[in-house]
Amino acid sequence: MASFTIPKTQTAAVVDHSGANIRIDNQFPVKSQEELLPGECLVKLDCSGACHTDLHAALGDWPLPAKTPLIGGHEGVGIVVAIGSNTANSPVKLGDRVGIKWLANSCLNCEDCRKGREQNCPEAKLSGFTVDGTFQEYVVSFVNHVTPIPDNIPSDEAASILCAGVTVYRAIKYSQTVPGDWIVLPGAGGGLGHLAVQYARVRGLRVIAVDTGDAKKELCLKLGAEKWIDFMECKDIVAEIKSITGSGAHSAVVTSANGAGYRQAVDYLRPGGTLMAVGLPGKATLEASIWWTVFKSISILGSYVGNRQDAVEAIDIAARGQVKVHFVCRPLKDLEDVYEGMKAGKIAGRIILDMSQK
Ligand code: 8ID
Ligand code: ZN
Repeated sequence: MASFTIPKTQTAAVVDHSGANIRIDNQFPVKSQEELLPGECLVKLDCSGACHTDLHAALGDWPLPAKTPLIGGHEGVGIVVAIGSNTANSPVKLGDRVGIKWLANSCLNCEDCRKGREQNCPEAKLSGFTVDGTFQEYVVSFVNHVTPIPDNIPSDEAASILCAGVTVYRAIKYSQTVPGDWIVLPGAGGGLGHLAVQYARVRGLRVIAVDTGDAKKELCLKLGAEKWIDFMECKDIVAEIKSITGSGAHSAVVTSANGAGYRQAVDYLRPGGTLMAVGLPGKATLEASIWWTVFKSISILGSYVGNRQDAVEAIDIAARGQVKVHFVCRPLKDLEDVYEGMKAGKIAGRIILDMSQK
């Protein structure tokens, strides 16, 4: 069996308290094999994606507080280098390449887990939120929830499938659409959105991408969006979508990080349409006319990451080359700067933090 030498310390990107800047700690302790509990594994990370959720968590944007000090990150890929003693029936072994997603662990026995909504488990542990995440070289995770990564996809290409990919894959899966339907994607040029464009195309949907700026326009159209709407320039988004679709879109999957992306969604959906709420502004409320929602038989559904099966399915599609993350690699020490770019809406696609870049 493979054996690995595990250092005592490592580099980690730490948020000391809510709202604090990132502090790079080059002496952060690594858990030894003896310190791992049954069911835990230690993963030596190749890389991690940076999701807008990590920024929300660092800033304390949400009604639920993150642990502090916090190591964020929940799009990691790396190698299992240790497993806790007395771990029963581990689905992974030393040397396996695995992914770390937002849902680090769940009990697997409660009603939510039994029904496949593991993400709603009351015992859920969340990477980079309630337990330390993937903005470090070695992360402690859980054998039952790490995602096996197929050999035919490199780690940096797989990383953002673990959150952005899984999340939009599941949201589109439950969007009550069939091939040929129109789907509107506000936030289409961002991390989640640019993958939503592609997963929607895989399902044969016709995509209207909504975001802003030339770089995001070019990316969305290259990835298969049929129409582009710049939300900063378009004076009447509802009229524009109706003129493209005839009687409105069949679904909208909203991945914008603010409430504005949700505005008017009910108005531009056709009767029977489905609004999938994915973007997570902490304080915004969803404003929709009750009358029109009822009269048009609109469904409004929240969609929260995905379970182990969603992760396997989303990764499989990416490993077969049907969906590709558009990314740029940066070293972990650049995380603060990555957050600045994210706040300014300047990142088309994703930034991947490459642990081998110093
Ligand atoms: O499980 C979930 N539901 C889940 C999982 C992962 C992430 C939810 N999220 C949430 C994040 O917490 C965040 O709130 O989804 C949101 C988007 O995450 P991201 O894709 O990682 O963020 P990004 O790369 O910054 O992309 C956001 C895009 O939205 C656009 C921006 O220009 C950017 O490209 N956008 C904004 I801000 N306002 C818009 C608007 N009014 C808009 N696009 C269209 N209309
Ligand atoms: Zn995420």
